[in-house]
Amino acid sequence: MILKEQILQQLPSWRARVKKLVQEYGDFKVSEVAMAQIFGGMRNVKALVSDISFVDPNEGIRLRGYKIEELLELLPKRPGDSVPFSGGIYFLLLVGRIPSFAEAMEVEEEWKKRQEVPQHVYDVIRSMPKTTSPMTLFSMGILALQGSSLFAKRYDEGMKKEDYWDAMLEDSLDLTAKAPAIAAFIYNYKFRQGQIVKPKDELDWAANFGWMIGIEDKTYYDLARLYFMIHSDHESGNVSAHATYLVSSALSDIFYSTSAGMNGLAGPLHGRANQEAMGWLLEVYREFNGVPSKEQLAEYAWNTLQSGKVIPGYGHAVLRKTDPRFTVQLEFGEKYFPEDDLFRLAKLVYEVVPQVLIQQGKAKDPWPNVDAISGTIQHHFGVLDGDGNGPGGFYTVLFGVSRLLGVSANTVWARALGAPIERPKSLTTSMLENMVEQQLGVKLREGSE
Ligand code: HAX
Repeated sequence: MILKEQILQQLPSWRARVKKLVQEYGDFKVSEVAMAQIFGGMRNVKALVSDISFVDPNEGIRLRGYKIEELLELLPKRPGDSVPFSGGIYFLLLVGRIPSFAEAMEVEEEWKKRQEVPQHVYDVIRSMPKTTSPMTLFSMGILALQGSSLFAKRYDEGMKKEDYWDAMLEDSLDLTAKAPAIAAFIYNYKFRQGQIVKPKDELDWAANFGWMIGIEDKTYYDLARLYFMIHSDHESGNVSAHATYLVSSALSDIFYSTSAGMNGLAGPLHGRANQEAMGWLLEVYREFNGVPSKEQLAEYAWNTLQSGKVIPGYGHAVLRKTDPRFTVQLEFGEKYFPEDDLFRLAKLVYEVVPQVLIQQGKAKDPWPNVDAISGTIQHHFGVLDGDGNGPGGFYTVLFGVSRLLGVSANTVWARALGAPIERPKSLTTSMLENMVEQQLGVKLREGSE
């Protein structure tokens, strides 16, 4: 497999770089930690490393150094497609360079060999009430594959540490190969007739997802390729990436680790924001019986803020500008369905809500993130997030399928470079108070000196 050979070739130099930094510059200070950061979700504490992707606050994501618009140009496309197929992005994330057409197709071929989902996974999902959240089913579906982990088997057989990455890569290819079929089955179980649809040989990994949920539309297949590219990775500190990384640092295999990551993605402040954003747009649309005026929309946004809620799809912990993942989806809608009502509404929200958030003065980033528009676009093609029968959340499953590409690539490299178990130190509040009192000579508590 070219993918494997390419990683193997790079290992000696990567291992030497890391060893040199740790052995010769181990005491070099990278970041200091302030009290507000300890109590504030560790924001901007530079304590993780990932060479797979990096988020620049003003520029957005770069995957292996490339911006989204560069990737759309440079990654190989199949004849007749407008958007690169996903085998190319997975190769890039894992290997670090743009693949040739043949190299990217090899990943697609590997996926095809490994795509069959064992019957018991379908049975596990079917055993759950139909009202179960799609993300619960997705996380369970992933966990149900754990018994097939090569990493877990080889670890028990005494695999050497330098080979961990190889078993992790095998598991990652197995998992990512099956993910679209698991997601599609969850969709069919919840919103269609519960059928298991086999992928088509002539379609690629992303397009097959569309096919398996009953969509036969080349534009949707391009959207699926785009969607699965832009959600794949967003550096290491976000909840789904970090949860996966943390769990895998205990040498839990990729199924345990990504199932945990998906449980984090399910949170409303993270991956579920796409569902919440869509819900908010629909709420506005119903309230005004169509697309409102700018003034009406601004008033509605103020009411949302005053009721103590956030405007979903807006704001970010790192970004300080419009998310390029938002922009590329906006451009897709402009090209294919500019007249779609909900799309027009999402655009209007982009014109109105940042000004409202700036005026309110709380959010550090008043601009839209990836989730502000992704649901609108799925909705245009008739893909449901929920059907009113139990909680929605299928759009987060779509996010999850894509995110598996990034988090698994990070996990392969963490094992390749021998990343140890994560174990930051915690202190008690009294210890922190004592530190301030002793070093600054102030009195914080009654009776303290
Ligand atoms: N609407 C209203 N208030 C917002 C806001 C928004 N969209 N974004 C931030 N704020 C508020 C925060 O709630 C916070 O208020 P309090 O001080 O009262 O707690 C204040 O502004 C400062 O927050 P911040 O420092 O700007 O933002 P954080 O780094 O703490 O949080 C979030 C980042 C993304 C969680 C936040 O912007 C938010 O809740 N946005 C809406 C939900 C959302 O879109 N999440 C998806 C983010 C992208 C992602 O992970 N996708 O998966």
